[in-house]
Amino acid sequence: MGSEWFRSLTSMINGFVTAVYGERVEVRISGRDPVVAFRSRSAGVIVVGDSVMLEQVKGEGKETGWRVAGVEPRQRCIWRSSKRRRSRLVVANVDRLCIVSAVEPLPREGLIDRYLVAAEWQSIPSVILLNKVDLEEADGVLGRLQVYTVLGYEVLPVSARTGTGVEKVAEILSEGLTVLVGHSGVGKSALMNCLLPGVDLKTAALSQATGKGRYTTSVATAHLFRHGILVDTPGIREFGLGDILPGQVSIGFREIRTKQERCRFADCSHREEPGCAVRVAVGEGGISEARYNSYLRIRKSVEAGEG
Ligand SMILES: Nc1nc2c(ncn2[C@@H]2O[C@H](COP(=O)(O)OP(=O)(O)O)[C@@H](O)[C@H]2O)c(=O)[nH]1
Ligand SMILES: [Mg+2]
Ligand SMILES: [Zn+2]
Repeated sequence: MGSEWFRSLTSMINGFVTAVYGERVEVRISGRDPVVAFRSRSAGVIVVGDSVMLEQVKGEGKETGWRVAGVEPRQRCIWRSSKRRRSRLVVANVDRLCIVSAVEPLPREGLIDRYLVAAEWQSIPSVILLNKVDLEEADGVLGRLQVYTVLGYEVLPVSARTGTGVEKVAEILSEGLTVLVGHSGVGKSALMNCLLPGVDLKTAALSQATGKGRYTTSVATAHLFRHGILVDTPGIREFGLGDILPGQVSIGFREIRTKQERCRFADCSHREEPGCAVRVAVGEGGISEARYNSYLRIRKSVEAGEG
């Protein structure tokens, strides 16, 4: 915006970020319409879910605008992985992860485990949805997800097409900031449309406010839902684990986390070490082999720096 703008400290106001498009940030302030704020370079990274301080700036004419003056410390984040750098932040201040899977395409347990690691190591509660239960193979696929029910996760059968289970999901997601994640094609958009009928999910308030359409797609967009916030993540292809350490990966597996207290070495990686209680449990069937293999794969990728 440059020199014709000058700072006028008439008001500072707090809000949370609902979308990010390049230098422009959509911010919701309680009790009023969302505003579009400019991100000064010094403000650094800003993502959906961030709690920000805005300052009002006045132009030489009568127009006023908003600028992000600061970002409050973040907790519980979602990242996407990046080959070049380590993970890039996508959503901050997450209260719940909603992992969407489907009868078709079949659930990829390795990916579900990766989402669960991201949730568990940051103490983010999570629920797992099985969408498209209107399809014939539903019972068989639900059976495959039984392993997560046994671990204490809520696995909810739903159908965005018929509406089955949607009200139950709506109740669970009605408070706090929930992020929907899942492989493309599982029906995240269809579910969002069920939960938020009438909201044009493709058109954020930002494009209306600027009248210029979207510059680039925001990787995540927040929508108010009942007393909470739903965040769709259509742009995340590769899901990252942030700055998790190799030794923290086992925290992401509830059954390993509880078992590892009995390993001989406190820093046991549960691979070759003698006296490993986790490998004994895998041998005896107390820990599923698929989950253990998931653990090994995720740990290896974290060790390789592929957060
Ligand atoms: N049979 C069935 N198809 C669904 C359901 N939900 C979504 N679909 C279909 O699955 C495909 C992918 O849905 P979409 O919402 O775009 O998935 P996304 O990539 O996760 O956002 C579309 O063709 C939808 O019509 C459902 O509950 N039942
Ligand atoms: Mg989609
Ligand atoms: Zn061990």
